[in-house]
Amino acid sequence: MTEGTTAVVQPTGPQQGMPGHRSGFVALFGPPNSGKSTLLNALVGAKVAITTPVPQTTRSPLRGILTLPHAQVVFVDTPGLHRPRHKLGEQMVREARKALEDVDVALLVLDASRTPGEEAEEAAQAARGVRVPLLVALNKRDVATEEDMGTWERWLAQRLHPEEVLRTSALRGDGLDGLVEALVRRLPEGPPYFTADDLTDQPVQALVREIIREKAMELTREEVPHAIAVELEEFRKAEEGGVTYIRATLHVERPSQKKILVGAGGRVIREIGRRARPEVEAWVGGPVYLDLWVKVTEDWRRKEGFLRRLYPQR
Ligand SMILES: Nc1nc2c(ncn2[C@@H]2O[C@H](COP(=O)(O)OP(=O)(O)OP(=O)(O)O)[C@@H](O)[C@H]2O)c(=O)[nH]1
Ligand SMILES: [Mg+2]
Repeated sequence: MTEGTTAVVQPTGPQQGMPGHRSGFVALFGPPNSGKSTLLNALVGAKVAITTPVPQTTRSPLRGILTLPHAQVVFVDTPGLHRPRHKLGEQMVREARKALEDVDVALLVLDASRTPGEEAEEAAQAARGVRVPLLVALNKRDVATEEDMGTWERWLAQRLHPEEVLRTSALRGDGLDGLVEALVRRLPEGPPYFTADDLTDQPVQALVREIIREKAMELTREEVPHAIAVELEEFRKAEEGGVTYIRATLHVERPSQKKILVGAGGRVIREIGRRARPEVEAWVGGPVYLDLWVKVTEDWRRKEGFLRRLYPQR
């Protein structure tokens, strides 16, 4: 099936006649697991990106839209920057870097509760190539100590010249008003790109796939979460008041992973469906029957054809 047939929104293009209004694009980038997607959701006020405790959760850039009376901020969530070990990883990093070229402001999101390491260096390198105002969010301030913060501030001072460094907790929603203000100040004047109730540019199908992947990742560990890809096979919209039928395949790379994902007597796959359904129904806008299947597609992360089908580059 093709995605994009029932897009939640399409950019309408700038509208005229709103003096003093600001609008533009802000990329959230940084090391894996720093809280970029959690921050995007907190800023937008809705869950438009999946988040998990596992690094490299986000696989493609996606947008979340915040509409205020005086401004519209289109946040672009990106995959975490890391040393790729397969084609999927290469594509993730390439797309994350590319997203930085098409925005008005770049926001480097760092996990302040961890000490700076190799991945932070990689992010700093990407940040040095940014041609737009650079801001930094020292995120996870709820679990970072004053000492951690000091370490990061010194680390930043030696490497980058961000226009502002802000402390946030995406999880608790702390420091977000100040962050939004700092970002909006740097956006160009112009009318909104999206209508006021648009939250994301993702089609419903993409959201459904991601919700299923999130639940599958939550219920597995070690290498299994990284080996899961979700493909929608069928999305049959309900007639008025009926049930929408959604059939999806969860691809894994090995038979052993399939066994884990299915679980004894189908216990795990059923639990994935049980957790995913309420969120899927909220986006679909009515009752949903989720028909989930698990399939071994050996080494899919290294296969160009598979990646083109499931993760087409924009
Ligand atoms: N304590 C705390 N945890 C946070 C905060 N922000 C995010 N997290 C947690 O950090 C983990 C990773 O969050 P994500 O939002 O998925 O991180 P990400 O940067 O998008 O990760 P990738 O997509 O893998 O690059 C999750 O378990 C979040 O709940 C925060 O401010 N405080
Ligand atoms: Mg993410």
